Amino acid sequence: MEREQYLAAIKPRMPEKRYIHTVGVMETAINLAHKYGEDVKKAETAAILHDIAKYADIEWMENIVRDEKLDERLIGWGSELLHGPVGACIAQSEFGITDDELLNAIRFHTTGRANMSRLEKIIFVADMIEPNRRFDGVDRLRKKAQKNLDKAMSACVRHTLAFLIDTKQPIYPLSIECYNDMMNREDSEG
Ligand code: DGI
Ligand code: FE
Ligand code: FE
Repeated sequence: MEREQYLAAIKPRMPEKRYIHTVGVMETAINLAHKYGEDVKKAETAAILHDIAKYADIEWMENIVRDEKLDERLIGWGSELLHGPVGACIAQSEFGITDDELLNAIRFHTTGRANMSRLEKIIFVADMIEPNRRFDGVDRLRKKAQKNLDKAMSACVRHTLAFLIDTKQPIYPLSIECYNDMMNREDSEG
């Protein structure tokens, strides 16, 4: 499928604001894919589909977790944690995507995980720094993303975890595994 077909398919499934965010993630992911030698088409498709499940019904998503034997720990965490893994299932079942790298980029875009691929990092970072995002420190993250993908990934994970702790939210195990992995890599300093 071509870009315009994917975009037309996702548009009716989300509010305008989320669609604009998605286009921003797409443009940012394409830019990062060029910069870091990643498959540009894969980055584009993963970005367009990354939030496809964001507005799906929670009970429906929890049933997918059970039916598709996804990580049972997802039950009870709500749509913020469900929409990545369930989005990957939709990408597979409704859009016929079979590429595991692409599916994993959608699946882990919210939490990250240990040993992330370059494509997973690109989608995670692009999701946070796309042009419509507004939060303190986002410009610093944007500058880092133009210099070093691993350092940008590390800074993005630290920002998310700091936010979750500040706002007294529980932290999903994969998010912690992602953070620990980044901190254990020399390259992530700075
Ligand atoms: O879907 P988006 O809003 O574009 O962004 P996202 O999928 O990266 O994140 C959705 C939300 O999930 C965001 O408010 C941060 C939150 N989140 C990320 N990791 C965790 C988390 N929430 C909890 N409770 N625990 C996590 O580990
Ligand atoms: Fe998301
Ligand atoms: Fe997003």
